[in-house]
Amino acid sequence: MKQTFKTYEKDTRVGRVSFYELKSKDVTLLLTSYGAGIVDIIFDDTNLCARPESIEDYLDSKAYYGKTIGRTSGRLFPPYFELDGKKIKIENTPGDVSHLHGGADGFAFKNFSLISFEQRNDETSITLRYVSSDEEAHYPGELTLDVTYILKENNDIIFKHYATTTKDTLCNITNHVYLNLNKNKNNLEHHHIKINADQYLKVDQNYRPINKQDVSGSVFDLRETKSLKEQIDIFDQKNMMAYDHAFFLNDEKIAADVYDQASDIGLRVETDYPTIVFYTHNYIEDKKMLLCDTNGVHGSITLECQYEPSGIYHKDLNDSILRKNEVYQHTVKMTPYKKHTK
Ligand code: G6D
Repeated sequence: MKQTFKTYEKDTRVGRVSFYELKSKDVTLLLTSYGAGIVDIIFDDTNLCARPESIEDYLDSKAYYGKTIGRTSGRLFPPYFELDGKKIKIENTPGDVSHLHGGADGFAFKNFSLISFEQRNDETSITLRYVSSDEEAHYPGELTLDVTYILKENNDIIFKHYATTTKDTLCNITNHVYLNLNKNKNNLEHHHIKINADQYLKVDQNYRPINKQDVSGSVFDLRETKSLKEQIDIFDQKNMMAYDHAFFLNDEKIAADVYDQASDIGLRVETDYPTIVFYTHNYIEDKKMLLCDTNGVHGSITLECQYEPSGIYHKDLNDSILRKNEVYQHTVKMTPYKKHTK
């Protein structure tokens, strides 16, 4: 089947925004220039993405639905971080005590430019670019980020992050797509999760990194497929916030696999990033959610492939420093599948 591609623009409350629809036999991928975001992933007549119902609410949401995150994913802690002994000032993200997801000038709220489009028989790809100026959000260096999305006929959805900088800086990019593999998005009732990680990053109540911890015997041990509802119930029984943690991936082909028994739809994740931040939408969503009449809490998950957040503050972690003579290059592959094909 010949893949199809459609693009259109919309005037929105965040300005003129482009949308790109990449379509294969089984998958429709809807992307946007704003935050180089994933809007929808349609597979087996089901939207696998959880997001606000209105596109306007999706675009400027502070829950980062589907958005590309940068310069840094996760948290940095004001008033500064140190880079080669130099204190670099950072400011908190409005509404958060930390500098979350790149701060007020985060890439999730920047309008990327389409710089290339390619279509071959078995794949369609687009590349979106954002140039972050020197000292934007106080980060050193002009950083150019290219996000390439590829939809392949075998249902692989690939996104590549490629960045260079004019000065040594921090760079830790991810995609923050929320997933619920059921047509009904009210809960994760029949979802199961597997993350191939022997360790996770233990954090304090302010999400500051403490240390790497073995997952064995804990609620963080997801090396065998577990019921998501049962796992979240364990946190609830301990009156603890559920998953919002970085998992250090083992050197295995499949990093994570989420599967909904009710829809028989699964999604496999592969990546060359060292960690996945697994988040179970722990906060109330005040906007009307698509195909959902609850407040969104624990109604979806993210599997954010990235470097461990806040690594610059901890000598044993990846520091996410990108040097001016280096290239930042990482790939994520998400592949939807039907477990029991008809
Ligand atoms: C909360 O702590 C969580 C983050 O991990 C998440 O990315 C954000 O909500 C959307 O701040």
